[in-house]
Order: sequence, then structure tokens, then C-alpha cells
Amino acid sequence: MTHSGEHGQAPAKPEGVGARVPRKEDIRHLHGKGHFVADMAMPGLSEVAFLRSPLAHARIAAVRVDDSVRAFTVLRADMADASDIVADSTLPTYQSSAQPPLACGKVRFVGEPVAMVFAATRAEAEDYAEAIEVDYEDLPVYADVAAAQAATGEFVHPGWKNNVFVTLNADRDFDALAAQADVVVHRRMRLARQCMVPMEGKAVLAYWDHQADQLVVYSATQVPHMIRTILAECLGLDQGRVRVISPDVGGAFGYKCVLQQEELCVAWLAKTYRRPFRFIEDRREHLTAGANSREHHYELTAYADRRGKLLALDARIAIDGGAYSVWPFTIGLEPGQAVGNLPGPYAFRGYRCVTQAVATNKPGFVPYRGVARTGVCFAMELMMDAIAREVGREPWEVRLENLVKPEQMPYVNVTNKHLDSGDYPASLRKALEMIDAPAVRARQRLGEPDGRRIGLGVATYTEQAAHGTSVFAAWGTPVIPGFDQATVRITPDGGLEIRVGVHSHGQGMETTFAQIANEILGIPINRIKVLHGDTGQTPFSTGTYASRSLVMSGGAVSQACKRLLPRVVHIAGHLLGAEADQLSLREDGFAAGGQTVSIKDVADAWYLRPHRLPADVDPAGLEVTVGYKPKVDTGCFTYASHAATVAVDPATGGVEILDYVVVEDCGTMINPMVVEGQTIGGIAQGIGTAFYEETPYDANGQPLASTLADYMLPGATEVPHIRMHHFETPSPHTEFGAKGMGEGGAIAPPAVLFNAVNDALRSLGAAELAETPLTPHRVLQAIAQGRRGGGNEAALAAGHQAEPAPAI
Ligand code: MCN
Ligand code: SMO
Repeated sequence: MTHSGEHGQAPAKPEGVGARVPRKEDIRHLHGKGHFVADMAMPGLSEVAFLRSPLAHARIAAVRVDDSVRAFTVLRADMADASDIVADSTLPTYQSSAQPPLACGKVRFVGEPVAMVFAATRAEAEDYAEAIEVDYEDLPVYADVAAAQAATGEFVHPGWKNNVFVTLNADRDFDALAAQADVVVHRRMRLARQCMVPMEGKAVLAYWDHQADQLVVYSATQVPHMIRTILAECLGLDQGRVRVISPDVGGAFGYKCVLQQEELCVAWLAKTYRRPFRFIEDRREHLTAGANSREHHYELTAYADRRGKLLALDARIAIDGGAYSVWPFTIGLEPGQAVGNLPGPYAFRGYRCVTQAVATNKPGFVPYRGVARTGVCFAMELMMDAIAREVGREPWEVRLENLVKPEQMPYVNVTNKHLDSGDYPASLRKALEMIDAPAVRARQRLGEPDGRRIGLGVATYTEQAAHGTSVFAAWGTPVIPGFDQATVRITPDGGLEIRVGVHSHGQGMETTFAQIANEILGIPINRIKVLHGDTGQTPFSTGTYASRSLVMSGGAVSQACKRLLPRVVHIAGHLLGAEADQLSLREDGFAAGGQTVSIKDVADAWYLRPHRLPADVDPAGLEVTVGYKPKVDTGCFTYASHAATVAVDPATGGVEILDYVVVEDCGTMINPMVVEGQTIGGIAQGIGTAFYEETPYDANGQPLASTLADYMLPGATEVPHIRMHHFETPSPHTEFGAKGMGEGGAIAPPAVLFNAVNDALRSLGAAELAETPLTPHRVLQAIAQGRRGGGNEAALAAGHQAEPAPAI
């Protein structure tokens, strides 16, 4: 195991694996030259607007379309040749739902598209939409999990027994181990409903290419190949007659890894009318009708010994799944990941968990950076602090008691996760050292001159990344990821083209994949072109999600380059008149007997001067396609410890982050600067989850945050300077020992910051805060509750801590 310093180990090659090279893609973005769906111009383009439901649950009694706009209006009945989106999981207990491309019969959430209208401009299309009248008959609204569970009237979906999408159970040695406990700690936690709010919303442009006899769909998507598969299926087209291109995408964060119904609608228009159509989601549509995430309710009971060593955990988790299951991940993903990842980095052996995803009258639930891991980290890490309070030890002492130890690696945990490598306790100790925990404790004892209270919070988590076939097969999703393919091709002038089916929309893969090829072939990265996100140009991949692209597609790039290298060497040897084993690899070329040939010379021989090639040259040439997945496909486990110091103002409830440190280990880093950028971006989103972001709904299912004045996001001033340290423990299962890490930054911050604020308020006897977002109002409430003599225990008894958990 190697532990390296803040900057990673010095890379062997200046542009290879481990090098901090600036991102190639930044040049176009910094100069405003990115090419997004909204930038595209096309003759005859019609813009699309949707008439959306104003009600959360209602029967559509009648739709009247004014004759003047009927020709530009589409209703579900007009789309008889398009099928509904069905995203079922094969998990037992799963109840099937169908999402029509446009609402049909009834509406199930505010903002659900009921009709689609097109015109030369979006403004005209919106005007046309006003000429459509819809009569609705109210149905009972299920605005939250509790209401949905208590339903006696019409359920969200026809033919269901109740409003529950799916229930998952786990029980492993629970009773026997819980019985040995000295202390029992009970807590409830809740995460608010959120939107993803990428800078670019949903965007799709589709047209019919008459020459290719093909539907071409430009879509801001993370998963172009999967979108082709489902569009072809829903529209009844051969997949060869559909091409999906994902151009520059302005952030995606999971929102764009599923089929959006608007994508299907616009593709249908282009297929039907054989001309171009486009839909660009506006901010209000995104905030109200776009998919939601994060709304998890937890009720945990921990059974520990007197030192705080956890023996068994009992968990009840309810997830507000919204109205529809999303394709292809289904609403099974969220409870599946929650039940499996709740134990995180800890070594306890008794576990019982019931997790339920419930259908409500809200937009469907979509994976969001971190997926369920942000929720489970929040619940587990707040519980660790609660145990520490109970047994009277420091929160980190209790964690060190419970973390899987390096000598136990690889460790198969209580939910059968194969924790592959790393030193979890060392990451926590390093984070404590960086934040200087003793100094923070001393400062707390002294008190602040301005009356603020100082608090220290920590959290350690695992980020299961690049989990593959067996995991998704167990979740029973409609599509199961397998081998990811990459094509590498040396160009006639000695450059390299890399083709991958994943999509980079901020992760920097146009650079990092070039670094991988540079490491193996030595070709300078400015001579390497990474082509991605076009089904017409790239090999199949299920796409970018689950922090998988580096491990899977990057692994395939590595393997393809390794397979290409001997062919290059063979030709080079022939050109030099030397045996392959006499060649030495130089920067961008080969040497033998005092002579050199470059990769350019080899390419020149293969493509343009084949008379110079050896007689036994491999006719496959200078192009290779390789499929790759790690031998163990259950994922690699990146982990990190985050720590923060905060100052809380008991007079205003305001919180300031004074210091924030990260010690992370994603195995071998391809580009430490990219890893740091990814982590900081994730932390900014995690701060949003912790302090600001929430889409509240009223009892009628009306979304109450419809603008960015109501939906609060962190800005530059809310994100502190973040200090970071890297360990590099290679994964035994992947190319270069690299592990995925794109989501990790977003996992820990809510847990760290809540723990820090609770620590700060402890001396005031305040109730523990356990419900996101942590607003000044909630801080003041918690303090007031403490003053009334209703500190945490009283609050718990009165059921005031977080929200009462819905029944399971
Ligand atoms: N990397 C590295 N060394 C490692 C691990 C990763 O240099 N050991 C680099 C990779 O080469 C890649 C980047 O870090 O350039 C992220 O790699 P990876 O962890 O494989 O994640 P993905 O590329 O699969 O990206 C998906 C992940 C997810 S699931 C979400 S959600 C997310 C995220 O990445 N959405 C993002 N980061 C995002 N960043 C931006 N800017 N925009 C989004 O929408
Ligand atoms: S939420 Mo990321 O696209 O797995």
C-alpha cells in the first residue's frame, strides 16, 4: 500500500497517469465556445412547449384544443405509435408503473406534461398552449410518504395493492447480536426533497436525417447509448435508425442519466413530422416538474457496547419515490443502494433493515450525485455521534472503534459488500490532524469573544463506485451494465483517436483518458482526441453514472492501448531492422541501434506506405476495440474522511464554516487536479444539501420553490477553502488500481456539518438537528427546545426530533 502526500506520487510521465495536467476541454468552455443543444441552429426548427398539469392528482375529464392550434398540438391519443415508459425492476414486491409520454386519463404530479405544442419560437408555442383547456376532477393527493401509506382512495397507479413501489428487507444475525448490547440509541433523520439544478437543464433537439434514413437526437444526456435503446423501443424503430448524440452538457449530476419523457416526445415529433424540433427546459420547469431526489426518512436503533462498539443496527428507511419509476434505474435503485450501503465503512455484524420506496404525487425520483449514499452517510454518521454522546466518548474514538481496519482488507461486510482496499482509520486520524482537533476542543473551552459556539464534525464514508453486472442484476433493472468498450485508433499522422460510449460533462475525461493512452503509448495528449457521447461514432456503453467511467471505459482505453502497443512495436522493429525485444520506448517513439522511429513513422507505413510493412504484419492494423470490466464487478470502494469546524451564532442561528478538510483515497489518481476539482464540486453540492436546498410541497402537492429565489443554492461565498490530502491505495481489481470518485464529494458534507453544528450547540443543551436543510430557523428552534428543558432526549420522547418517520 502506498500513502502519498498532498500532490500524489510524482508521475513517471509528465502527461501520464498521476500528472496534474490542465483539462483540455477547459479552453473551449472558458472562451464560451462550448456547443450545447441550445446553441444549435437548424433550418425549419420548431420549438416545443409543454402544457403541464396544475394539479398533483386528478382525473382528466376533458381536453379542448382550439381549432386554431390543433395542428400544432399533440396529445397522448395522437401518439398511438409510441409506447409508455415502463421502468420495472425484477425485485420481489415491485409494483409496475407505466409513465405515458403525455398524461393520459389522469395526472400524477404538478408539472406533468399533458399536451405538447410547437411553433417557430418558444414564446409562440407557450401562447398556443394557452388555447388548450383541460377539465380536471380532483383525486386524493398523496403529498408525502405518510399520506401515501395511509391512502384509502385511488392509489397513484391502477391495479396496485397500496402506494408502495417496493419493500426491501435485510436481516443478518440481528437478534443475537442486539441482545448483547449495553446501550441502545434511537434516532430519526430526514433529508429534504431536492432538485439537481445543473446550469443547463434538460435539452433535446431531434430531426430526421433523410440521407441516413435515421432519427437523429441531440440530447443533453449522460447515457446516449441507453437513450437510443429506449427511444427505439418506445418509438418502434430499429436501433440502427436512431442516432443519439450528447454534445456539450452543462452539468448533469444524475438528472440526465435517465430517459426524460420530454426526450421521448420530441423524438416522436421528429419521427412523425420528419423535421427538426427542440425542447429546452426552463428553470421553473426544472424546479417544479423536473425530477426530484434525496427525500429519505430514517429511523435507526443502534445496539452498542459501553465503548461504543456497534454490535447491531436496526434501520427503517422510507423513500418518497414520486409518481413514476425512472428508466433504466427504476425506483428500486434508491432503496437497494440504501439498504446495501448504510453500514458504510463499519465492521458491525448484526443488521436488520426494512426499506420502502413509496409512490406519491411528486415528480419521479432520479439518482442525484451520491444517490442513496448521501442519505445513508447522513443517517449513519449522525448515529455515530449519537452513540459517542451516549457512551461519553469523542465521536472519532467511537468511529475508530468501529471502522474496518486495514489488516481486515479485503473485507466482506454485513451486506456482502466487498470492501477492496484502504486504511479507513488512517484517513480519519489524518483528517483530525489536519483540522487540529485538540486545538478546536481547546478553543471551545475558552469560548468565543463574539458569543458564537464552535463545533467540530467528522464523517467517514465509502463510495461504492463502478459497480457492475452482478450488482445491477441483483437490483433487477431493465438494463444491466456489462463490458464497456473503447476503440483506439492511431491516425495516419501518428495521433490517436479514442472512442468511448460514456459521456464527459464536466468530469474532464477528454483529458484523463488521453493521459491513460499517453501512459501506455507515449503519444502527447494534445495529439489525442477523445470522442464520446455519439452512438454513431462510439462503441456501446451504458454510459456515465455511478462514478464508473474511469474504471470501466478508462479501463477499456488502457486495455485497448496495451493491445495496440505490440502491433506498433512490431512495425517499428521492422522499420528499424531490429527485433521487437531490442527496442526501447522513447517519448513518442522507439529506438534501436542508435536509430529511432516515431509512432508517426509507424502510422505512415501502415496507412500510406504499406510496402514498408513486415510480411507478417497484423492485418487488424492500428485500431483496436476492447471490452473491459474489472474481474470483481461489485465495485471498488473509494473512501474518505471529512472534518469541519463551524461557528454557530446562537442569536441568529447562522452557521459559518471555519475550516473544511478532506482525506480521500480513490486508489491511483489519473489526474489529482481533476480529483480535487470533482471533490470540491461535490462538496459545494453537499453544502447545498446540508444548509440550503429544499423543494417543499404543500398538502395539495404544490411545489413551493419554483424560482431560484425560493430554491436556495450555495454560491461561491458559501463554499469555504477546502484543504485536501490524498492516500493512494490501489484497488486490486482495476487498471492502474484506480477507483471511481465522481460522487464522493457530495456524500459527506451534510453529515459533517450537522455533526459540527450539533457539537457546537451541545453546551447549550439544544436538541440535536437531524433534518436537512439546516436553516437558521431550525437552529434557533433546537436551542429554544433545549432552553425549555426539552433537550435531545425530551425531544425524542416527544417525537420532535426530525419528522416522525413514516410507517413501514
Ligand atoms: N479520476 C481520476 N482518478 C481517479 C478517479 C477519477 O483522475 N482515481 C477522474 C476521471 O478520470 C474522470 C473524473 O475523475 O475524469 C471522474 O471519474 P469517475 O469517478 O469515473 O466518474 P464518472 O466520470 O463516471 O462521472 C460520473 C460522476 C457522477 S455519477 C456524477 S452524478 C457526477 C460526477 O461524476 N456528475 C457530474 N461529477 C460531475 N462533475 C461535473 N462537472 N458535472 C457533473 O454532472
Ligand atoms: S447520480 Mo451519478 O449520475 O450516478
